[in-house]
Amino acid sequence: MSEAENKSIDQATIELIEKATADGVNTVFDRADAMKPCPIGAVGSCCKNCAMGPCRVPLAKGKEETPEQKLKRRGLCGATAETIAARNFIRMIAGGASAHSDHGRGTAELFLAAAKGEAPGYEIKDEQKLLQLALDWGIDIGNRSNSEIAVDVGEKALAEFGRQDGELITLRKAPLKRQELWRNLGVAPRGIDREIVEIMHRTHMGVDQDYKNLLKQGARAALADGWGGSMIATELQDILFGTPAPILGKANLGVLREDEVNIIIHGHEPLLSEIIVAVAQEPKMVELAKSKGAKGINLAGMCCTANEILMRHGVGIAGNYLQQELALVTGAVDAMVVDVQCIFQSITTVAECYHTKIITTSPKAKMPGAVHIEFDEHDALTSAREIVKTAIENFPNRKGNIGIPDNETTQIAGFSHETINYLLGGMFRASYRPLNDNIINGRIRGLAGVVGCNNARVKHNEGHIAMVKELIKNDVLVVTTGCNAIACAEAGLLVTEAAAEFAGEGLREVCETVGIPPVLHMGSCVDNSRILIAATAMVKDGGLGDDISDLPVAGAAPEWMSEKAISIGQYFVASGVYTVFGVNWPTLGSKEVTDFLFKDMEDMYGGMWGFEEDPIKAAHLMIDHIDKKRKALGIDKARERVLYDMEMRRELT
Ligand code: NFS
Repeated sequence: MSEAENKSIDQATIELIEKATADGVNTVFDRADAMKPCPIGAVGSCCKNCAMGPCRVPLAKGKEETPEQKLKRRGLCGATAETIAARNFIRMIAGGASAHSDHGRGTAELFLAAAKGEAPGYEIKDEQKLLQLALDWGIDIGNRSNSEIAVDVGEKALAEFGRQDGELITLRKAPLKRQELWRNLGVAPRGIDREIVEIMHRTHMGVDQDYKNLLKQGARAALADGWGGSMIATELQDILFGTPAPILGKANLGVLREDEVNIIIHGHEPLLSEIIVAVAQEPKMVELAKSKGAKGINLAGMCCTANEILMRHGVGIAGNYLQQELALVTGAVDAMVVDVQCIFQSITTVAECYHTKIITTSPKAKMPGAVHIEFDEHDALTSAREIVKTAIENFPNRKGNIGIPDNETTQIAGFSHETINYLLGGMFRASYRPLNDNIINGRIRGLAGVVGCNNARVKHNEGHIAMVKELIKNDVLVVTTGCNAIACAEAGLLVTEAAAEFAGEGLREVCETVGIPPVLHMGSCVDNSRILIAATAMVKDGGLGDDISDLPVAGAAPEWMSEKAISIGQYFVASGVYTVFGVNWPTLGSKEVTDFLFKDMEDMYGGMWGFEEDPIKAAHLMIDHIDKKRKALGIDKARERVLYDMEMRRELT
């Protein structure tokens, strides 16, 4: 196996790693070889929260620790390994929840501006969802216009960030039993910002020293992310840009075109990219591109922004997290437009070896070596036109060292909660009934949410694909978002034919009857909130218990790397879902903290964390959990094919 073949399972990626080496370009894959992770920090045993440290409190390897030794294993202030590991863990949650929630806030601000008519180019696209949300939030509909209602919705959404007491309005979406449980445990979030700030306060030197109490606040802030900031982002984006419905798209680096102006949109917030998609189709722009010798303008996405514009416009996806530098290595990208999150600082250095212009657009995220064209929501068209023009004018500067792999797969995306509801039940009786029925009769064993990043410490896409294939082979229907969704698209799992090739018999039958792939692409990382809503819909439909923790479901992030992944994992756990992570586990430096997350949390929340590096073994941990839940529901018996009449259904519930 060549060195590049050890880095990824994806052919296009391997090809471009080889091209990068030939072109003398340093990438994340080289840096991962050159620098090993710090073994003390990796397990949460380093505290750098004050200037007496950093203090390192590693466990001596291989030996049983005596109580005296344990007593001495402390930071200068006396902080124990437990306190330090828990602090580090919940600071990751604070980082992740901030990222998602600040995205949500940005969306709410734009939404409000659009509702007031102060953001030309944006309008309400999903009226039905607007009205539904207004009803959910107790906003008067009456004879009021959409704009009037939307102003109220926008203001109410924004207020959730700064709310000081009570609880988030969006929690009402959760099953009633879950809401009660959160209240009883004292983790129902008050305001989104407040819970995050409180983590920063409690983890400051000399504040909260009880690891259980620290982890409790971690759960509270994570819930404020999943059921708050992320959910607000998803809901308002759907109203403003349209709720996704099934759509065909392409994936992998082969979506780039040698004879067209290639613009890659990379990052997370679809606010500006929505407008860029429109501007790139303007005849004036296409004419300009032709005048520079190009055949047209080709847009492609990268990372979670890619998922957003794929779901709503079918724009092709160039790649996931670990492919961002490689896209530039093709030599064919005329501009890479970035907003926030998951953007390598090295892309400007890689771009120097080719001709690519890196364009930053957010005042929150600037990069030395990039051109900055700021996104102004009150005049988005002007920013978008300037960006597209900059890319077009850069087309003639290509250096000739172009190499675009011809790998390009087809995928179906756009499985929002609303779409699943409709696909399963039809327009007039939209429901999750067929899904629940097929879980009860055993054709579908359960549901798994497989999400999250890539991580250069493990082979690119290997964990994602191995896990997802193992799950569907065992009749587990997979829902996916983020970089996992992109990996699945690249591996050809997001098409209906994949059911015949990879799914177990029961799952295949259901997929073929309904006409869906065995892996359903639900969107970007903030859209993990869609999975929460889908799980709630399954509970509400009946027959599978009365809380999310009763459902035969599990979650995973086999190649996680970001703080956002920890926040997502924690809100899944606190919502009652068993969630398994790969790569490494950031609290292994403290057995107590790790045991609390892996075991005690199950007693409290009905969901708990798990860690397993091997994706196949991890898939089986999930399947075992699903089977455990099936047994508790009494649906583990013979999985024979029976047509259930009403009476039999009632018996089941
Ligand atoms: Ni989400 Fe991971 Fe980034 Fe998206 Fe990809 S790395 S936590 S999946 S792009 S946010």
